Amino acid sequence: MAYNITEVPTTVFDGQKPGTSGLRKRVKVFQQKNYTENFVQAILSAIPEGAQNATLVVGGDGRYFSDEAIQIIIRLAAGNGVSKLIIGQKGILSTPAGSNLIRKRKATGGILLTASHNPGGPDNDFGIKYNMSNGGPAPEGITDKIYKITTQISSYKSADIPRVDLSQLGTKTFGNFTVEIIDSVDDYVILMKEIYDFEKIRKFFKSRPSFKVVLDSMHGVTGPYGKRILVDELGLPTNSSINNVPLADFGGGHPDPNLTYAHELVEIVERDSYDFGAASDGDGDRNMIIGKGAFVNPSDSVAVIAAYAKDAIPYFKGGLKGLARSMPTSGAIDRVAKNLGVEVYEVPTGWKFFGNLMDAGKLSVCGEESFGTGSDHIREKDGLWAILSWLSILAHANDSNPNVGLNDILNKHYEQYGRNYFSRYDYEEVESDKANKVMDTLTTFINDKSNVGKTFDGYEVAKADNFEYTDPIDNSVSKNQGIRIIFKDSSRIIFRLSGTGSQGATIRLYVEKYAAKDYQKPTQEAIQDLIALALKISKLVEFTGRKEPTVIT
Ligand code: VG1
Ligand code: CO
Repeated sequence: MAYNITEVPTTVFDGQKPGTSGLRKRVKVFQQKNYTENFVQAILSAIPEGAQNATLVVGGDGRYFSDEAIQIIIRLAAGNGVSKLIIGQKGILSTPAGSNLIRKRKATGGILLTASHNPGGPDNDFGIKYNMSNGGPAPEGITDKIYKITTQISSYKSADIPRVDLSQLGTKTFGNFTVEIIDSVDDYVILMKEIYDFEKIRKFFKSRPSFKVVLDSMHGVTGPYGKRILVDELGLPTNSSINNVPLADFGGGHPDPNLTYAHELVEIVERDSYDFGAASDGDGDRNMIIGKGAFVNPSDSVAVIAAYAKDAIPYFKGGLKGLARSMPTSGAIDRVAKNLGVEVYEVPTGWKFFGNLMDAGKLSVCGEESFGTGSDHIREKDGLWAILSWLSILAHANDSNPNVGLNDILNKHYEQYGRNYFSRYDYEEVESDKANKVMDTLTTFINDKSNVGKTFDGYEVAKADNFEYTDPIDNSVSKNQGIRIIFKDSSRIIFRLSGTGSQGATIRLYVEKYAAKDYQKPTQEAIQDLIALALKISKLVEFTGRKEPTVIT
């Protein structure tokens, strides 16, 4: 069946600037006439290889408005000469599964529909982002180009293709344009089986029948993936996978795996004495790992995974090419890199900064303090990958210690490397002008060079700046990536504004303090003086009126 293409006139919408990870706005904003069309047209026009004859992967976390957005993408893709769309069934593809498919099917790129950890539903958030042919989020050069196009757009090209039923697997052809609806989970499971020794994990569970595991998918996209892997493949009981039906509004919850928003999991793990509890976010790229009386801080998580990778995960048996972390993430992984004799890179916040290093063969394992961990198996962070990595580490450690648990692994790590105490305070939905005052105060502080060498509450300032990154592969420069106050004892205070929110401003405060020996303190006790100092220097409470943060990690 052929189709007609129309050039539809449109006018510019302000503010279609992609943030840390794509464009995220309220659903109501995306629902405005031509709003989504404009942004999709800008993406199609910015594809480096051109939209003509392109193959694109499309899918997301299934949140409210996904189906509508996909129908728009179908019409505009055909209108712009794209030859094929590969779409996850019912529009479902976790972000890591999408990244994998782009790579596996050698697609031109992909359009991922998610606002990740932001709540969904008619009154909450939707999001759209473009991923490149390497499977990774578009770098700033491309997102800047997309944004520029949105500020000049006057029309978009749309084909009169009828609504496509996304629930039916198979291929539909419209003239030169093809839509293939695929199983959302199959290819991802194949990939995980290539990376891990599933048989070893199964044996570990068999040898420890009392070892209890639970994954809370928070009604996000990992439900079907987690259930398939944990229950069908690894043989765990069905109640090991909970909240595993993706819902358009995530059941009214906030699909962000941290101790505040994943409180249901935290309660179950403590009440029913789970050895291993995990949660992932709306689009499946984040993970949180806990156990009864145990919490794996994400900065420690990536360090521990890196330390065990070669021995516990078959994919890494040849060794690691290099390690990396985002700037605010603690230096725990740096210590592992030093021990392994590999390079460690420090990049700005956002997964898009890891891709070049991976493509250049310089990076194997990396992570962000925001519950993001991953490797060069794809070009996105990967929640289930982190969970399987930890299960593989436990299975490996179980060979020599048949009672091993999460805290044993962590304590052994601290014993060897010392502990980088780390905590993040989030102040959500602060009025923008108040947040700006906080950042201005901090900017004045770092610009006053006389502060270097001065001592504040016992901490001597060694360096104070706004983090700037030069990509070692393409030499692109990213400025203003976060205010850093680094002290002589290597403690750090970092402030930045979130680039993923859709309402007001979110201030993130990160603190880190290293202890070579004294590693058994509760984190908040270990860092409380640094928090007090950070609040004093930034005047945060004074400007925002917020006495407490919204979330503490
Ligand atoms: C946050 C995190 C960052 C992460 C980003 C996308 O960004 O801090 O580490 O890469 O979310 O994660 P920001 O700008 O709000 O601090 V996801 O899982 O929302 O795509
Ligand atoms: Co996410």
